[in-house]
Amino acid sequence: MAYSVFIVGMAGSGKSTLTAAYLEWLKAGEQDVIVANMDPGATALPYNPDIDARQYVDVQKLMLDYQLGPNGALIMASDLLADHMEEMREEIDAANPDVVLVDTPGQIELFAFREGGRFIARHLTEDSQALIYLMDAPFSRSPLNFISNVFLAAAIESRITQPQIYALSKIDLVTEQEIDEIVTWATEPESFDIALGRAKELNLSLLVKDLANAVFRTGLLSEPIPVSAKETTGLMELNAAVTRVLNRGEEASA
Ligand SMILES: Nc1nc2c(ncn2[C@@H]2O[C@H](COP(=O)(O)OP(=O)(O)O)[C@@H](O)[C@H]2O)c(=O)[nH]1
Ligand SMILES: [Mg+2]
Repeated sequence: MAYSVFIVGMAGSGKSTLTAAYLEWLKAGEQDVIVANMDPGATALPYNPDIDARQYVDVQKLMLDYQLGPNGALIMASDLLADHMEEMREEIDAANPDVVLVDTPGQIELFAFREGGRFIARHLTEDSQALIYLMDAPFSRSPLNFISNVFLAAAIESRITQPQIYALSKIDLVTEQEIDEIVTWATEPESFDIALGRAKELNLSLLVKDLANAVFRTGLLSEPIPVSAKETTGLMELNAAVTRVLNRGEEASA
């Protein structure tokens, strides 16, 4: 089964680094894999993209030509990228890989909330797709940050309906105990409630509590898989989760 895996998450959550580590891991397992960089604003990438958004749109040139700041130019770039969908698709078809890893823009809203990103997610390949949502572990140690991440993931799920996998990134920067705590928040809403109760921002936490309960009730949040791209840990488990959701999708559509 050929498939593509989109890697999404907040700016700095480790998408590009994980893309590089996952790519190497798949290659080591002799998988026929290519990688697409969909971030037109990427400067240095930790991998060599086979397909590269920067070949199609030039953010610096847009800034100059249209007198835009960096954010305006990135928005324009991601909208323009959709016009090059066919060409990127042809590149992928020509390579005919089993797996396409897709690294998405640093600014998550470009991919998740603009039509261009949605269009790319829909049309880049016809193969099955999975989406890995990265939650930065050091950031997610605070219950309010953790749940903000969950809200964002829920917003993405509501816009781009692909099987979603959660990965807890950069676990080399937190303790085992912190990893366990975050994983438990995701799987046992009561434990999250308790942690939230201890948070200082009480007014905020009432609103958060209601929203969190609503999201937990949807059952969309699954157990995050702890990974470290730096130490290349958790990649086997991550890949197993990807395979599992893709197989489930296949069975559902069979
Ligand atoms: N310690 C550690 N740092 C990481 C890890 N993954 C990413 N980083 C760092 O986090 C920063 C942002 O990573 P990047 O992959 O560019 O994030 P992106 O914006 O989501 O693509 C960089 O400085 C990375 O070196 C990890 O597993 N462990
Ligand atoms: Mg990146």
